[in-house]
Amino acid sequence: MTNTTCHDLLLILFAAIALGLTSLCVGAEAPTDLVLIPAGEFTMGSEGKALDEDAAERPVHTVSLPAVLIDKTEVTAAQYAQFLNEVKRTKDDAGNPFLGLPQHLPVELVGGQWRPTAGKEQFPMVDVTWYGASGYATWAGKRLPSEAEWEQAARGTDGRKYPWGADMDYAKLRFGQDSIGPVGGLPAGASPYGCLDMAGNAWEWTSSVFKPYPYVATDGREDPNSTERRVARGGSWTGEPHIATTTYRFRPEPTFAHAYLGFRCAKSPE
Ligand SMILES: [Ca+2]
Repeated sequence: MTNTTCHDLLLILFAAIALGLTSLCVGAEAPTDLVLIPAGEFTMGSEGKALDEDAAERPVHTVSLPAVLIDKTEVTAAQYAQFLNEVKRTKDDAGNPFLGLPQHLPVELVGGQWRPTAGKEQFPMVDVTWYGASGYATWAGKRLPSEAEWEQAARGTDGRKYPWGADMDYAKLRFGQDSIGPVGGLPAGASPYGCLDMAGNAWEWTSSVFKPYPYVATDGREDPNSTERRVARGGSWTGEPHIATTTYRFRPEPTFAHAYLGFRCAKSPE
């Protein structure tokens, strides 16, 4: 091998290493699990007049929000099992339970350790109360999105009724009996910002207390200590199709849990 050939090979080797390091750095700067929702105004609510609309969605109004980062997908059973194993409890400081009935959970306690049920690792964590969702979010260094943040992430700024547009398309959401599945499995159903499963799969808890519109973040509806009903969004694998819109406001008690109710997290940009 000549000196020239060795030199060329070394150059190629250094270039390959540099390329690999660059790829790693780019990956670290752009986490793929969070989506940036830019600051600005969006249209919230609906006319609440059509058969598939609810009076609680009235009136249509403009809301201005700061930028927020929101999870691209619902929190998974595998992620939630890790949380339970690290915090080593299933209630918060006030004694509020994190979980619902064991038979509805996609996680199980075996030998003192939580693990996702076989085959459910990437399914949404469901059967979790508002306290259980909030506890996970805090542990993860995040928080629950407000229902306004959730709605903007789902519908963008053009007032769309579904994440993908104006009309229902059953190929774009997990909806209907036994259709719950791995999170993020239907890219065609993405919101304008790229959030997945915002219609269907699991309902998603938000931080917001259920109060009449207009949405005003400072009127008590974002009080973390309130015990009033909290808003969940997006519809799920079970239920009526008219509630899988970007505007419908499900409002269970914060201690409610069911096999169709999960969550995703958010955080404010640093
Ligand atoms: Ca969902």
